[in-house]
Amino acid sequence: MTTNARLLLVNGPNLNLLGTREPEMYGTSTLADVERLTAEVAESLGYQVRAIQSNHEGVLIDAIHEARADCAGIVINPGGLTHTSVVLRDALTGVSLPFAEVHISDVYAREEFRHHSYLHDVAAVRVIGRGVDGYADAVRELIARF
Ligand code: CA2
Repeated sequence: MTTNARLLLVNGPNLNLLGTREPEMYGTSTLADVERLTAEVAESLGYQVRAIQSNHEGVLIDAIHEARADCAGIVINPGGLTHTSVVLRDALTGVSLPFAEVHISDVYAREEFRHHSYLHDVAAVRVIGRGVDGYADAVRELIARF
């Protein structure tokens, strides 16, 4: 059992657009809805959530590094960085916090370049294609592993 009863929720590039465009792909919930849902589920299980969204890779890396101080784990939807970023992988493995990788859409039903994730083999939990409810599932599955 960890002493840090907090999770870091990370949403990567373009996820600030949730609920404003491409509802057929990403649904109608906004980023604020996602952050609220995630916090509600985590709080029901005794965990606080600190949420960050950024379109800048370095900002995400800094937030992941800072999580070392007070978080038990990370729930992350890295957006398109999933398919490109060794840097993000290195940050997540570097802090040695268990993390859940979340994708709203079913990346395996989309373009082939979305089938590869730089995180998949180091993630403790992967939730793919369950819409925004996947964030809640990720919280539950991650906390169950603590
Ligand atoms: O399905 C997911 O959650 C993704 O991580 C979303 C990324 C995409 O690059 C990944 O392959 C799968 C894209 C995030 C962009 O989000 C938007 C939301 C609403 C409108 C436009 C973009």
